[in-house]
Amino acid sequence: MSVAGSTSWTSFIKSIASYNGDLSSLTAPPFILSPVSLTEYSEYWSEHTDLLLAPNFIDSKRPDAALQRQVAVTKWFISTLRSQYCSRNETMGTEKKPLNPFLGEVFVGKWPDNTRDSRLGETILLSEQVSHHPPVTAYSIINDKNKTLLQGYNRIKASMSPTSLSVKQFGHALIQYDNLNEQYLVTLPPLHIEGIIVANPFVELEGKSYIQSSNGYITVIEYSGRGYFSGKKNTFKARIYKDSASSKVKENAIYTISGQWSNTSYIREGSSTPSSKDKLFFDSTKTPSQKLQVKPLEEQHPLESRKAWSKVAEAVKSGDYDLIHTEKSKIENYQRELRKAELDGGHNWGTRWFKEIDLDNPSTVGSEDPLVKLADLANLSTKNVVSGSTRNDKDDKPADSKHWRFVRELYDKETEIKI
Ligand code: 0T9
Repeated sequence: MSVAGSTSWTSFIKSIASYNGDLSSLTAPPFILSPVSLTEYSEYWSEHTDLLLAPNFIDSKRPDAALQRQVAVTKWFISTLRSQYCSRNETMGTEKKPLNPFLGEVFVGKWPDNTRDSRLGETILLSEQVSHHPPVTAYSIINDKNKTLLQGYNRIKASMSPTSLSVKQFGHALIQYDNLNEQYLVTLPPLHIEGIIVANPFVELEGKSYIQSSNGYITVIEYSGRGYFSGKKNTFKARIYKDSASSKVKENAIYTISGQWSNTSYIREGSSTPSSKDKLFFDSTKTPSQKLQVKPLEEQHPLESRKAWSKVAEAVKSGDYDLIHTEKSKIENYQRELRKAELDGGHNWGTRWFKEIDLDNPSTVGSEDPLVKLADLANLSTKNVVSGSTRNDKDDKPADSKHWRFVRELYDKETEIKI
């Protein structure tokens, strides 16, 4: 890598060694910076809106309807991974360091219905930076026509090993299909960033994700990079079981899915691993993602991500280090002033569409929170610990039980931010 010279890259690698999850503590050379804020990453959850909504269109009279919905939700989830974890490499050549959102930053937009029979209806995205220390992004993806809501929040904890940055995710996603009276819990996989030493970073997923349905069905997805399941990158194996107890024995699997999430995967009944001779499950190369529609900058509110960061983004695109620094400092200083004024005035910044609930303190939880029931079914921790921690495992450490939830009434009252 000649662009920035080896010294700045080396000092960047050193700064990652002490990375504590706070993006602003990393001073990266301009060529590794992205002009995109982390609040925009919430979009990746729904770039295949048809797949997210698919369970609504499975004939509920089929005897295996609930199982087929589990397969459909699994397919939707697999379809999100390429956008989530490969899209920076595909559009900008490598993984890039996102802009660190400020408290109260929002990113919104819509996916118009692109079907001929208009069965999908419009889907909207609300993404909000609900905390700055530590950084937490919450999002809600709403389709009123099909009474479908996907919501979640995300925080990371990173640590540097000699050659890669290892990242654990906190938070989860919850889907509600209100017409079906069905809910799903999705956990977020750990990952690591490879290729740092050679200044060509990319994500590799590791560990597991769980998709637990209120019906009992559970999908267990195992990830590996190049070389473990096969010589291919971005491979996974997913097994669908009738319930969490049954998932203890892999021979109990009703379906097994295997392949590359950034390419093709195959499905077969039972627990043996499918090959390309089996039924195609998902081909991400043939199902282009549908990008979110976002208002032009002139129509955006000052708290909206692209508007707020527009000058920094331009400086990043032109690789102007000093200008990046100047423009970023303006935002950071203004944020510092706001926090100080809040302190002086004795009130905190109020989040816009989300509130923090505390499962240890029932008065903060509306009726029943879906996490309680779904985590119970999956034997997962309900604490604020690494996503996907099973109860009493090594990551189920003492922690609070606070989580972020979307509050529909707050959005219904919204008058400033237009979609
Ligand atoms: C939630 C996703 C997350 C955010 C990103 C680790 C990472 C920040 C968090 C987890 C999304 O739903 C999914 C995708 C990619 C994740 C990012 C990849 C990445 O490299 C960054 C970290 C913080 C860095 O920017 C480190 C610098 C990097 C370019 C390595 C040299």
